[in-house]
Amino acid sequence: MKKGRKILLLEPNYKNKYPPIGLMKIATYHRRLGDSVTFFKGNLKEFVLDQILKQCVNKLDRIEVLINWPNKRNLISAFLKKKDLSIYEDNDFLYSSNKPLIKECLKYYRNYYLKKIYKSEPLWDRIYVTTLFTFHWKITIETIEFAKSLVKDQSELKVGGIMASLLPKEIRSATNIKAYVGLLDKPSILDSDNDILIDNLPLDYSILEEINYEYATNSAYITFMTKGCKRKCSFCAVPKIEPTYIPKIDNIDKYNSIKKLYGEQQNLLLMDNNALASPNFPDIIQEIKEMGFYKGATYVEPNQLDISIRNLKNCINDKAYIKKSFKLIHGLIKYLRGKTAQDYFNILCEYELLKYETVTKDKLLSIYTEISSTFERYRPKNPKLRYVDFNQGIDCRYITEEYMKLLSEIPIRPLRIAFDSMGLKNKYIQAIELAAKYGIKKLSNYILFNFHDRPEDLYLRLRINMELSEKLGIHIYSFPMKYIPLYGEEAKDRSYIGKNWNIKFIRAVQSILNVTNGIVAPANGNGKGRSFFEKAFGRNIDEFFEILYMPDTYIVYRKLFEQDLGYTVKWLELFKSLNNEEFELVKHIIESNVFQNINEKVENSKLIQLLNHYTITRTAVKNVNADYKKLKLEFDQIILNNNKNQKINIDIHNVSEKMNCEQRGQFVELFS
Ligand code: B12
Ligand code: SF4
Repeated sequence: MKKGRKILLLEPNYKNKYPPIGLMKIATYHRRLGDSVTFFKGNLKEFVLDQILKQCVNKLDRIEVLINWPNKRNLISAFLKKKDLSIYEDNDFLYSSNKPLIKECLKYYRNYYLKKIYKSEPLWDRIYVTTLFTFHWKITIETIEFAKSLVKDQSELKVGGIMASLLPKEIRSATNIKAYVGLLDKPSILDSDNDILIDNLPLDYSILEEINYEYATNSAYITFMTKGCKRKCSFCAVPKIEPTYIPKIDNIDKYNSIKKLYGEQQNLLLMDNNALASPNFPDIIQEIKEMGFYKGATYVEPNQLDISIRNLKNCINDKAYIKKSFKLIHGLIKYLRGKTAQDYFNILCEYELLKYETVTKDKLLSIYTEISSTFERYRPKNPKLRYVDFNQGIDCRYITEEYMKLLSEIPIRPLRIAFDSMGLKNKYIQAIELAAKYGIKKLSNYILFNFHDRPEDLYLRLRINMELSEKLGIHIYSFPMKYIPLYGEEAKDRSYIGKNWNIKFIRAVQSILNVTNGIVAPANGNGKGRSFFEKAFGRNIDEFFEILYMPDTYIVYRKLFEQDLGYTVKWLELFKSLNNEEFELVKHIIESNVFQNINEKVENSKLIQLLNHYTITRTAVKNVNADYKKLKLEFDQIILNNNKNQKINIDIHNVSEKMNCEQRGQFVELFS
């Protein structure tokens, strides 16, 4: 096998919360083999431009040694990208005796970029594209296609991860690339001449510093204590992607090496699918405590600049640690005052470290000796509580008093328990009661819907949580999770509608959740949570259905339509006045969520009036800065005018410009 290969790791540019841990393991693997590793997530065209810029700067360095070309990266980039000629007005350029050669070089790289000549001279020996949710299909396929043009030999383009394991055939027919299915948990999968078990390797945290994208998990050890699951729920991908249940993975060595190389992390994020199914669960808790995650444990962030500079000196990942050191040095400025701030600024100035453009490894290593004591003195060192998060939730069917007691001995927050169907009701309630008994007060709960459940099941599960919170004095946050198929065409986007659901009901649930960022907050002692819940979801199943049938715009802008414009009540009166026959007639129109050409669908004027309420679109109110009266006049015309059935899209900007931001805020405030 060739040594010193150039390896590129790509995560498609979808929004996601956690870093690509598969790629972080692969990064460790290749570094151990002595290969050079680059990670990217973002706009791939920008990535290519950046690579070309580097080549161009190297070439210019050889043409004209008297000019500091790295300092002119922005000017060169603007020329390559937009033919911005400012570089030709630069003094250094004007005084150079090598102008013709410099011009030739710039022109060459501009063509190289714009005419995509780089595709015929790929740079990378191997590219890995990781994949996550199946519904990120489009952007993932685009990334694979782009990667094809960057790799020297297409057999060295590797695609793996979750979507790859669920849709390998579809990926093959879309891209002609054979995706890797499952975990890298056997030797010699990627290269036949070594037997490293990639799945067991510690994560390479340094790659995350190379990119601008910021994952939500700032400082955390991310790992699995177990793999797979003993159950085979039909809505879940785990039996396919991690088919073998491993009851205990040893993490201590990985934990120590991460701590040593990248510094102590604050929290412990466990992605286990079903940790409680493990007969070794007590050992798992013991190990968590040994890792420093015991009740009340605190964390003081280590000196990140020390770690960063040490890693720079050890050439762990120059791109990452140049970026990180620069960011840290600049990040300290906000903690400095007066003369200290001025002196610090002067040193940055002296080393030409005010702009990222001019940063170099050498400058960072030199400035470090001058600023390290200031950095240590002023960096924040306040202790923070540490938390453990079994991120995928625990299985209430395995909960026993002993296990709950064990869970209460670690700083778990929140304790997530899945409530996937009403069939789990009794076990689920028992588990919550046990949690409360052992003093676990912050709970969170995954509620699957849009699968085989009915809308009322969703309501009942949410209500159970609200009532349990109230009764036990705890906080249960509910996360309704819409089912998305795992296989075939339906898995490729999020539009799937379960057999007991319809698009209107799904939209209604999403509209309610819109306001709360997807969370249903718990009830508390003062009854506020209960009234919030009942306002949002209704006091009973009948009211819940009324809300499901309510125009989405009225759900989202509840206050505006209920209190300020008074339409909700008018709509409800009409809705409630429908006889069975009338209801059957409009039901399927409302459930289809298509309200164009109503006149062609129904003749009854009452029904038309009812359906007109649905034609007020969200966009019509989104940018509201009008006064209510005028707005009401406009909307009244539409709702009462039986002949106009087009969607309303009033240009509210023109109605009035008198409203200020605060008033506008009030407009969109839902449950005030
Ligand atoms: C953590 C997690 C989350 C996190 C976010 C994950 C993230 N990365 O940002 C949170 C909690 C936010 C989340 C949310 C959701 N999740 Co989720 N989540 C997971 C979980 C547990 C792990 C995903 C992960 O990051 N894995 C890290 C993997 C990739 O690392 P690894 O195991 O070390 O990787 C190995 C292999 O995959 C392989 N590999 C990986 N990359 C590559 C690349 C190459 C080239 C090669 C060769 C190999 C390879 O090698 C590695 C080493 O062995 C999975 C279940 C699971 N056990 O996988 C569900 C899972 C991905 N989630 C799922 C779902 C449904 C959701 C939700 C849609 C739920 C909902 N309805 O709201 C939401 C969606 C959020 C959104 N964006 O809209 C489904 C996906 C189904 C689908 N159709 O895609 C899964 C599979 C769970 C399930 N029970 O079915 N999720
Ligand atoms: S118990 Fe959880 S992880 Fe296991 S198969 Fe069912 S849903 Fe998936």
